[in-house]
Amino acid sequence: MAIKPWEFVADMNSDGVFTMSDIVEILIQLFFLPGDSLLFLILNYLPKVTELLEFSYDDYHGMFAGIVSFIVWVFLIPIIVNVIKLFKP
Ligand SMILES: [Ca+2]
Repeated sequence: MAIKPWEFVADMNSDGVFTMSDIVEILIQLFFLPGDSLLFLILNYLPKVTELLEFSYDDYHGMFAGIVSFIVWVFLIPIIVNVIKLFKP
């Protein structure tokens, strides 16, 4: 069974209340989304790469996912900002 790295709900820490902690958790999930998604694809569709790089489901939110996410966001944020500027009057 494939374990998905992402789950977006209002009560992220499952304490029954929506608080600042949940917002922090949501932001962390958003940051790691690109890297965790790539890791998800590798874990589920590239078993040889998974074996070679010794990946496991414990690597969600880890060093690999963090580096990939950082690189993606560094390139994606300027693109998003410029797209928003295109639609401003
Ligand atoms: Ca909560």
